[in-house]
Amino acid sequence: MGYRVVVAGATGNVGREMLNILAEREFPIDQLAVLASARSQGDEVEFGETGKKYKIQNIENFDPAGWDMALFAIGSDATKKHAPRFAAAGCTVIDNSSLYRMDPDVPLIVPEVNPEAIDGYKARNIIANPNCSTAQMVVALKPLHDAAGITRVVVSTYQSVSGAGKAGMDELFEQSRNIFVGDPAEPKKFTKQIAFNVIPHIDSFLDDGFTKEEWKMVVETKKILDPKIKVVATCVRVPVFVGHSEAINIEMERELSAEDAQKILREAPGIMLIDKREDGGYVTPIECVGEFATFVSRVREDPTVENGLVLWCVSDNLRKGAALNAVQIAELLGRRHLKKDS
Ligand code: 2RA
Repeated sequence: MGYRVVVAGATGNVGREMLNILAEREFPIDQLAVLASARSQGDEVEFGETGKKYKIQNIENFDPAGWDMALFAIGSDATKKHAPRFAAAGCTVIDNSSLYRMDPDVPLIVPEVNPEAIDGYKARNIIANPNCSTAQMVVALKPLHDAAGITRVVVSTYQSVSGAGKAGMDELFEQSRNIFVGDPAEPKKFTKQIAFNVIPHIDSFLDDGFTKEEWKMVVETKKILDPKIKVVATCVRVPVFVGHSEAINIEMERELSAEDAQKILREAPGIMLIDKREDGGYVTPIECVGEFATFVSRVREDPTVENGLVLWCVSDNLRKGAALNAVQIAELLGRRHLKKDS
């Protein structure tokens, strides 16, 4: 016995990865519905490498009654329109948008970090997926927080253009290609040229000078991991297609040597430690693409603060940062609340 599962947003970067990962992890599915907007109705999408294809249905006309869960990757506006009716019909929504993340009645879940928080999902029948840059960071921080009590985090991110959707990827490709013919093309998706450049601006600016992306890393880390942790972020767009990287400085209540931190990280759920102090002894974004793991490298003690560590964290932002985490939430929901007779 499996679940009746809906994937909404099946034509976008994240929606396609959700289908790939449901197939790769052999999620127990009795029936699958793939939804998108009217303009994609009737198109076909592949279910991973199973060879199965599914016709896209128009979300506007879809009746969620009788369906167990819906993985949403349709953006905040469409989520606002459709999530309440799916939830009211008894179809639990696992939402990748930012709409419900800070709603006190909606659990914000990273299964390796706060699985027990999912038990509060019945209040709205909606579960929120964190921002991609938050997800990989809290996976890396959780085991160190349990061991030594993190008090402060300073993070700089190096975020790939796929975080801005297909348009972001297309812009990097076209600019990079056109530069060699002397015409880098005017920025459209990004505020400035992204090819061979970096842009210290993701999402919109807030009154305090931080961006909304930086604010998300602060408030989401507090909700998922520990509200007492002080977090400050600088989020930067870099000319990489897939894979977010982060340089993370942490201060802790208790001393933890780099060696002990490596031992803890090596055993922690969801983490792959690749950390040798030699040429190539670390992970780069190109190597994380298509992987499930959150990779950690360059673990070292920070001599400038008491009980400080510095580390490098890389993960596929379309996977752990979005689609994989959503599927892991679906697995957790099934295990803890929607048990099916085998
Ligand atoms: C980005 N985290 O990277 C944001 C949304 N995916 O653009």
